[in-house]
Amino acid sequence: MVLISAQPYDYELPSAGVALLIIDMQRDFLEPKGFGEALGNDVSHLQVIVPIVKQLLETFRAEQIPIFHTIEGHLPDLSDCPASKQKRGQSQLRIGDTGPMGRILVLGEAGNNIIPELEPLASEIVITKPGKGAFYHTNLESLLREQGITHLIITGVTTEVCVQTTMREANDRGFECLLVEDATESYFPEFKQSTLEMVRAQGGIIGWTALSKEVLQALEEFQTS
Ligand code: C5J
Repeated sequence: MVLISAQPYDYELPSAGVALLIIDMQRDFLEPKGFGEALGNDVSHLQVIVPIVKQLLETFRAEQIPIFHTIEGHLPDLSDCPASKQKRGQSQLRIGDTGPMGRILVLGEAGNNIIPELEPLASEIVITKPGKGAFYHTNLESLLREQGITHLIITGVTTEVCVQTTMREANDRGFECLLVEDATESYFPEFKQSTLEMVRAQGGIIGWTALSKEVLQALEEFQTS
């Protein structure tokens, strides 16, 4: 076990049972002409984390620590998309409509894919999810349990929506969660800041937060120990 310098206090990283969880780093959220931009957001806010998530991804790969990616998307017939979700928002483009990168938030469409910089390897698990939380209507929990994973290092977008929802779901299921502060982003900086504060409040009511350099340093310590 090594300690990661984290908030609200040090996070105990075990030498086994750890996974990196990368939430929804999809073209639809990060690139111009996707769903995020159609909803009126400035996607450049999210792009700043790409090199940091990439560095974590490459380090976890090098250390042969399990990596799980998620994609928020729906079946082409939208049978897994509640009407409440489909009609929500003030955009001209809604879920299922055809935009410049294909049908919005539909699985398999160009815009729905993970950005090329973080493309999963064949050996890495990609969870497709119809909701904001990665545990809702997915087999993520059983896959984590099968692999003996107890500790999740969480990254991705957007901090207060899919990332926070997933972290809360994981916490309720008993996983020890650490959110990497500079590897998660929001279209709204104040929402990111509030999320970081609320998850680690009250002695870590949902979990921990730490900078990527602290996580990387802990992994290096494993190498040298
Ligand atoms: C959103 C997500 N923001 N991945 N999805 O709709 O956070």
